[in-house]
Amino acid sequence: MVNERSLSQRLAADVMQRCDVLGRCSDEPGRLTRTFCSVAMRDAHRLVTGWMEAAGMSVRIDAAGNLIGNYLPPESNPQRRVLIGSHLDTVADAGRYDGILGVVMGIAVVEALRESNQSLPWAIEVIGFSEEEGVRFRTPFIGSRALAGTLDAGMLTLCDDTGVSISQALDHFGCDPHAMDACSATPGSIVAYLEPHIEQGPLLESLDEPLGVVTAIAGQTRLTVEWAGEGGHAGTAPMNLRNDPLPIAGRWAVAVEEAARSTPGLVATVGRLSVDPNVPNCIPRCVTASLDVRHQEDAVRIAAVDKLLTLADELARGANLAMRIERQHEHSAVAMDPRLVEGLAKSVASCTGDPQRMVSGAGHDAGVVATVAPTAMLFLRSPGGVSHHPAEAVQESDVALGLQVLVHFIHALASEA
Ligand code: HGY
Ligand code: MN
Ligand code: MN
Repeated sequence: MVNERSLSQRLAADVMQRCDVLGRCSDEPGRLTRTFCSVAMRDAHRLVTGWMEAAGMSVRIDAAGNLIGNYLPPESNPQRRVLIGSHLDTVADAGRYDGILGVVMGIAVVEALRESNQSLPWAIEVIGFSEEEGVRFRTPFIGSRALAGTLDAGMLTLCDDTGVSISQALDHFGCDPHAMDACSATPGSIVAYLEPHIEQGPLLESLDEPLGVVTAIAGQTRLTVEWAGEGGHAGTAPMNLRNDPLPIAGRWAVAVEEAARSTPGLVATVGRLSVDPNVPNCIPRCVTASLDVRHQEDAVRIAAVDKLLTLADELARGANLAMRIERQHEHSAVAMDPRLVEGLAKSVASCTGDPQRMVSGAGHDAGVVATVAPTAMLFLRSPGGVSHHPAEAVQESDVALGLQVLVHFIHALASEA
């Protein structure tokens, strides 16, 4: 019997080294930004494909740009699979582990299973989703929505800042945007989707716990509000004749923060503010603010968004400004599969101690895949609670424990099959 502890420690060292190597595949010099179907994403695919093939997997890229490695254990039914993975894209100026860790840990799990060469009732697939963060096209979860069959065709005409559409980006990447239907999983074919992911928050570290089991993912609303005025000359337009949208956007941003601070469990963020024409001696003509609102209970989130949009409208009217809202993404809170949650908790308990069950404030591909397959997430402690930042980290010893838990869980799942 392979010594699982030393195997997982050896594999964890590979995982850390591979995350470092992938961290150098970037669209931008000097910082990590890797977006949908970019040149850097192709470089990442090349590396991950090599690791998958070396682990005995056959590799393909589906029409949505998802990278998929398939391992057929002895006596396995190739029509059914356990899927392990996460996303390969990043936010701008990102850390090296958000998403990527789950894909690289999936490969390590296959390496561990292959080393023991035990038979399993189903295939194991590792997936690197093509777009989770929504940076390039301002719409998230393209890869997992394609797998779930919930990607509407109209989205493919969305364009990035250079005017390239999703469809064109896929085509340039070598994918066929007209074959999107083939990406969706055959109902019942996914036995379980497991997403290992850094927690991206402070909870596990505050409890001195290495791992957490996610019970649900908070719902989220993402939109932009645009206020438009006449603009004008900063030096000649009298103050009483201006309708400057920037102070209005500022007052609204303060109200967003106050609303979140005064509502338990609500988080709300104005992450991007764009000003047109954005030059010092011009009164702004148009200001666009992004809004990201999340809460475990959908009713609380929806009520907060409604209140903030009503305020945005009142401020616009009071300042004689035009206002436009663009909704970009909305998903309800999603529960993980209770049977998988309990099974994963048992595996955590058997490898490390009492499992910490928790809700994820961050969105994940798991929230999308959960609509079509039993889904569970394993969280790894985030030192400093930092994420979406170059200082994002994970401990190698926690990765080793995570690998042990995932291998233990897969054998337990197989024994119930
Ligand atoms: O924004 C999120 O919650 C995730 O990191 N995409
Ligand atoms: Mn993220
Ligand atoms: Mn992520």
